[in-house]
Amino acid sequence: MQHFEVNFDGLVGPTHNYAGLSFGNVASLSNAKSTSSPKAAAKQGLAKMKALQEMGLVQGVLAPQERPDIYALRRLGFKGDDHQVLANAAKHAPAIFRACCSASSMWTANAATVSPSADTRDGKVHFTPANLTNKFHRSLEPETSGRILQAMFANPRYFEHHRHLPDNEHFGDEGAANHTRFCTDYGFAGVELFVYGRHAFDSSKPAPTRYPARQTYEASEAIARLHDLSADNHVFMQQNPAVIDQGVFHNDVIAVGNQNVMFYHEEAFLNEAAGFAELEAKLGQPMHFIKVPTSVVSVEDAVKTYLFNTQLVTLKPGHMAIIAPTECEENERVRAYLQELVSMGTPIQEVRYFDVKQSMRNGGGPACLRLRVALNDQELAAVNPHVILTDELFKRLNQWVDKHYRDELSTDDLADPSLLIESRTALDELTQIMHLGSVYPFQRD
Ligand code: SUG
Repeated sequence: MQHFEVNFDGLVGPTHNYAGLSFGNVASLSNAKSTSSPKAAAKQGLAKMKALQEMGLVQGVLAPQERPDIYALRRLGFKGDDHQVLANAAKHAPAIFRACCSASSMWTANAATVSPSADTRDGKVHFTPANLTNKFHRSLEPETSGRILQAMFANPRYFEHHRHLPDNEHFGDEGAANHTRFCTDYGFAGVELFVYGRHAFDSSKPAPTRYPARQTYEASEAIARLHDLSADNHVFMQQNPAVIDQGVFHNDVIAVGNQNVMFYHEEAFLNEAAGFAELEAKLGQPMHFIKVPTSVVSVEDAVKTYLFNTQLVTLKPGHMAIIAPTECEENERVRAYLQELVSMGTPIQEVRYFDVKQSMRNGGGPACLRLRVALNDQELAAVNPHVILTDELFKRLNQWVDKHYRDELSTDDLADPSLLIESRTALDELTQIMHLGSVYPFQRD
């Protein structure tokens, strides 16, 4: 049997814009109200997907969501036909309106937490969409994320889908952005690391004071229970509250892991030694813990360049590439560090840079853009084949973007009624290209 780690990258949606919606995410706030390019954003994402496919990896695509979210606006009391709802919300509640237009589902690391069949007691791949309660614009995602995931991983013999956790900050869950699976080989039972930002039911425990901790311990615990993991194959660690207060809003902004490698910043975790010892003991194999000291790369540089929001991908046994944003190359200290890293004798042996600047300006690097799903060959064969990137799908999606996406979009353009029509027309066609069925609310009315 063969095993794969498939990256399902989020296809950027037609309303990609910079609305400054994410308090605690430095890039989102500092680029607020600048003009975006949905077309360039989608193409940058597709180019990264294609490059990984060409490296010999299995690459998947996760569809974007319907925005503006007319249904959310109606729930909030805006009335009339769709165009009246848009116009009223844009005029009377512009901040709420902008939140309902976000293309934030592109960051699929936040779409769900996934446990591969090798780790779960029932031998199925488990999925739980993240509730994303901490940010209103992201809390609109889980229902549709769940439907899209079910349309991609439909066979109940292999795939188990859970409902997202209760929509409350006590169970704030940000999905795979705070979850990393370590293993010796993708097909062998691994150890799943859940990193949380605070305890919701115990205020005596450490917590950030400036910016929110989006993931709670209780949410991480609930996911481990739902996915039927055993006590000896998962570990909880707390993120250092001091780095959350410096803009590290998810663990994947300060650490990344793959197989037996943990690449992380010195200030990433609380109780690092105990957590790592537990991780290694449960894995039953020595791991490579590659620590980047503050003296070499500051937390500020890590947040600016997204050195840790990189992808570690295995190109052949024991040989990994680090997929980094061009911001890392542009920063002298980080570039120098990466040059050194690939010659340190660890499994990370090459670095490849990608321009995902459109996403980076909203605080989303290469790792935010992908959801990892480890699958064996039978499970892979059961995945909807139209969501797996091929040369043909790549070409088709590029043509689709050219046909439907705008070159430029400002936050003022979001109220343009034709954007809603353009977006729905594009998504309707996409569900046909990707054989997803009627996953969008406008298709289900
Ligand atoms: O949730 N930005 C996203 C970025 C998510 C990055 N994901 C990971 N690190 N896994 C967020 O903060 C900004 C949208 C705006 O401001 O328009 C936004 O939602």
